[in-house]
Amino acid sequence: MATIPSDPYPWPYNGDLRPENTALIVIDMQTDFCGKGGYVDKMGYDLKMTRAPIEPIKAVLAVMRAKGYHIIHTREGHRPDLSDLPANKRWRSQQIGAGIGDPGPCGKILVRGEPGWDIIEELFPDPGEIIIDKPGKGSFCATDLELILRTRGIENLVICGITTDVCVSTTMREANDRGFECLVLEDCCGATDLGNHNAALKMVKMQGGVFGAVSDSATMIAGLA
Ligand code: C5J
Repeated sequence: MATIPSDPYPWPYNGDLRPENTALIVIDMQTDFCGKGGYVDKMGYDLKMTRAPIEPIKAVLAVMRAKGYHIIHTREGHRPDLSDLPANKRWRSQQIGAGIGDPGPCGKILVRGEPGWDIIEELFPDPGEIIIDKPGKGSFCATDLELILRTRGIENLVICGITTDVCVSTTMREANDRGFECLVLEDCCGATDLGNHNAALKMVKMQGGVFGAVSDSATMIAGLA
């Protein structure tokens, strides 16, 4: 039995924690969400909150890489012709002054191939690590993530990234409904609002762990040692 101390139960539920059946999934650590001139900055939110998880993620990533766990990164973004951008998503972003597809200091906002869309240097994927490009908030919608997880025999997902209440939460819910056993690391996530960050984590722990369990980077690293 190998588990990580977590709330509300030691994770994973069955004690079957191995590099072969477990992946770290790092959600949307892109300039658009945590860099100067990106989407979140343009919306006027405090970048400190979405940058807070960079160092904790770096630490967990280093340990899980070294131990041979599967590493998966995601990027939210749209095709340059915006053919996969729903009109309502574009309209809403324009209302807050950061229109998806519009030019900004880091190139066209949330458009694949633009400087602001890519993963930040500090957490850039190593060669061979899987990158999932997703047009939505969830990592399973319109992607091959589930096929890759099933093909590799991955059952457990350690989830981190930004933002806690949007793409992290949506991905965790999608994964949970597909039967994946999920752990979210609280200091490895960040939101544009602290109340939403805390609420998103609290929701995971209801009903005996309705979406999985919650731990943190130091506990995770100690648990893997
Ligand atoms: C948002 C995300 N917040 N990665 N995307 O629009 O959470």
